Amino acid sequence: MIKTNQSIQQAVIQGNVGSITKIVKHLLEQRHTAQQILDDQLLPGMEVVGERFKRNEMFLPQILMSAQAMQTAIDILKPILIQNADSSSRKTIIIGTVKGDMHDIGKNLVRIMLVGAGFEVIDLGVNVPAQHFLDATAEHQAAVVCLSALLSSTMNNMREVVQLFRSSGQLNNTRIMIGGASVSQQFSQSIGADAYAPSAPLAVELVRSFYNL
Ligand code: B12
Repeated sequence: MIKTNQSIQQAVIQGNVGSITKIVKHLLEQRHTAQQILDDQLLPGMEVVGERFKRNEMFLPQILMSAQAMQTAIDILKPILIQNADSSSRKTIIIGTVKGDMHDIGKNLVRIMLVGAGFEVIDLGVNVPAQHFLDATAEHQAAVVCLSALLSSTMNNMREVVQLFRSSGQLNNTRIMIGGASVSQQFSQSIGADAYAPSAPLAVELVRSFYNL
């Protein structure tokens, strides 16, 4: 647990892209692990941002700066997280934000934590049509497909993905996990998805549990 330095968290909250690279590098030199920096500083920082947005204490331009700061830090940590990953759990996972939805901060966090846990992750990006998920799953022989949606108007596009996988027979070989602020366990069950996780660490736990890893 990092206790001494609160400044990365502050850099995320303040969207301070300029200083975050320096702070992350400094902490790595001080032998903090990439996982500690992610878990103890970056993720709690984004949680604060989400809470402040809900209370109307932060607005969209500031949120975008926070997202950029977070992504800058993640880009530095990514090679280390991948290098440290346990390759025994290497299964391929497809991830993307469903059609009509451009939100990707949470999806990117799920991706980075899955990569950190040793999975091979193919990120299809945002605004991904159902057919694209199916094509990528077949191409990469993916074990799991992760769908993200933050808008209540796009969550129904998850249903379309599940239906397409079911009609193509692909659901026999692939598990579909959903997440994002607009969806829930109940919604996941109602569309026939295999799993729902409310956060990136829980998403990793669930995928591990699928394969007893
Ligand atoms: C940042 C943000 C934006 C940014 C997105 C930047 C980006 N690159 O993503 C911008 C400014 C572009 C944006 C645009 C819009 N937004 Co917006 N946005 C947000 C905001 C403030 C934060 C979202 C976020 O990143 N949270 C932080 C991350 C870490 O949390 P998260 O995404 O929930 O992810 C976590 C979990 O949900 C989970 N998870 C996420 N994905 C997945 C996937 C899987 C498989 C699993 C297992 C788990 C999982 O793990 C993550 C980490 O633990 C939310 C408010 C909020 N509090 O959620 C509104 C919000 C989502 N936006 C909203 C709206 C309305 C819009 C716009 C329509 C605004 C407009 N009028 O133009 C547009 C839509 C554009 C589009 N077509 O998508 C509404 C949605 C309301 C609704 N219920 O439909 C919200 C809730 C704000 C509000 N209260 O009104 N937005």
